[in-house]
Amino acid sequence: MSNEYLKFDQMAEALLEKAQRDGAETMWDRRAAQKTQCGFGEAGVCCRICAMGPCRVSPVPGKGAERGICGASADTIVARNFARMCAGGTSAHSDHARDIVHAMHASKAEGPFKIRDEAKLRRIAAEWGIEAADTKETYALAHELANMALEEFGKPFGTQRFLQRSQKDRLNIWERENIAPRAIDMEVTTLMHSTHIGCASDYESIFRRGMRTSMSDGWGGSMIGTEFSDIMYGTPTAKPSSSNLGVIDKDQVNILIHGHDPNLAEMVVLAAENPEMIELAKAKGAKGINIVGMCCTGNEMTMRHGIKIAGNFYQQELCIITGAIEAAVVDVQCIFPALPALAKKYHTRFISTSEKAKISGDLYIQFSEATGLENANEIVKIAVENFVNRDASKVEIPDVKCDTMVGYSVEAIIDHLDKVVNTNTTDKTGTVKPLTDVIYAGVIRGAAGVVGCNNPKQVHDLAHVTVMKELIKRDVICVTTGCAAQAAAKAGLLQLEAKEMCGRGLKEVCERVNIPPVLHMGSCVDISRILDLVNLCALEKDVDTALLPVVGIAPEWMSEKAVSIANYVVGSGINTYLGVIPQVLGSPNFTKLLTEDCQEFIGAHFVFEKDPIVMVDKIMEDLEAKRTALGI
Ligand code: NFS
Ligand code: SF4
Repeated sequence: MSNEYLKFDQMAEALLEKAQRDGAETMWDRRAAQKTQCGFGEAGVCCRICAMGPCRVSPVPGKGAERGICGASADTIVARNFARMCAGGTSAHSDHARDIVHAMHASKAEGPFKIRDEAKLRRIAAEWGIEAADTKETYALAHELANMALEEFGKPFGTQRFLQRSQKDRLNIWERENIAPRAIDMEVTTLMHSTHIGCASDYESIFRRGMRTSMSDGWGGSMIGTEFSDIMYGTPTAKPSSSNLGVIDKDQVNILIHGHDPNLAEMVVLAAENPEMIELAKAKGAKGINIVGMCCTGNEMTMRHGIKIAGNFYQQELCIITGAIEAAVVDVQCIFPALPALAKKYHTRFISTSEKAKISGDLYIQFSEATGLENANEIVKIAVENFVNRDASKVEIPDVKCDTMVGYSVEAIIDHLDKVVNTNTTDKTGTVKPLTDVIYAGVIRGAAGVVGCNNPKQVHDLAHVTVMKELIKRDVICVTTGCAAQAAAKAGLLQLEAKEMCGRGLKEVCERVNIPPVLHMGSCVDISRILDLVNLCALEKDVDTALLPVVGIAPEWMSEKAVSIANYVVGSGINTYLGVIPQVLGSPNFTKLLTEDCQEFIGAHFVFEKDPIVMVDKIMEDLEAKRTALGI
């Protein structure tokens, strides 16, 4: 087992040693078993799209086969592989969103699926042009809006409704370049068709189709996912929470909720609050029921309820290795198929719940909108009854946790800005003007969205934390989501006290607005909140997003969803920095398209940079160049 990458996280090292003692296998053992990873795959030049293949072409021009059996070049193969990652990512985010909309479609006053943010329901309904959005009966309106949202997935004509939010220069670019996304399912289907054997071979055309598909994620699926989750479960407000494996409580029944979709997790939280269940836990010798979150389900639940954050992607195994988890409950995405076998080394029950993500090896309890709360009750009961099976000799919970602030939806950020406006100026409230003012005045130099996963190709969490620390030191405010946000929480960057790590300008802003310098904006689907925030700044100044001093960063990304995100962020006019190099280098042409040429038509590009410090230097140059061009 190699611990080499984990020096940053001493706690992880201790738990990995425990895993070895317990005879439990982890991702690090499997990473070592992979030995050297395939160079063709790494360069993106392996194709297995048809059964004449697999074909691998040379990543170095002039050396070895230059074309696959059908004649596809490295450019075509790389572009197709990349595009199919966009399709995979878009479908994951958007299908998650569809489940939220279905829950809203099934919502009723007597719950458990009910409307919790009625103001937002009416606001979005009015935005989408529903008549009498302010007076219609709540659930009639919710069902009508849900029906409209379902059409965004499959409507035969027109583009995504949320595009109309955009600043007009950006919208014009999307229309001019034909990347304004149509129905989400249509974009994914068209892309799969375009990249079938013998279809598109022009790498630029494939890239553009990929970007349009990703745009249907950012401005379609993800935005629907966020807005409709807020309507159903409440729009997040700033609140305290706690992070890292030390939030697991040895005296309580610990339930780990892991995955992405808030539908299941909301029901589990509800079921665990049931006094009868708490009594049962006490009867089994526990002090109560402790729910801890991981990955984006964790983010959704901490944003709305302050549920404690057990950790991010790479901690999913460590969590079980503590020996103190009664049940690991999962829905969809980013769940290691290795977990059930790992759980068996301990007393932990592993429960998968989604038809789309049935994970074999332990329990499967199918969750549905019709029976949501009953399913959750059954799950919580299994966890509680399992407490007596815990083996005290195997329990080792690291004594590490860090206080954190969470819950910064766009609405919550504006609310904080308003408090400053109210006491200091005569500006109108409810806008991002105080934010654009401090950016334009140079008090802060710009803004960065730091997002994405963990990946053993980067030192775990270190790239996230280094990038954020360096940026705030240089007066760049950060917003964060996904596993990056959890890395920030564990490193103390989401506390109000983190202002002490900032440059002078950002520190003053944090003090006046009473916010941390790094703001937790939610799950990866909630990167739509970041789009929304940047777009509000663009609207405030009436300039194209591409002119603003803002960047997107994914220091440790790994998933197809992250590829889709990077594409829609670039498509939205925001330069995007990737700390893990995507599998495209086998095509110098396609690489140049991403890192240079797309600037010409979309006004933004990708930057690949593994070293977080060098990356921050590049980002600062980028932000300052934007400032100079704006004359600020
Ligand atoms: Ni995002 Fe969230 Fe984490 Fe990466 Fe996975 S949990 S949707 S994909 S690993 S940030
Ligand atoms: Fe080979 Fe072409 Fe088939 Fe790909 S599509 S596997 S390059 S023959």
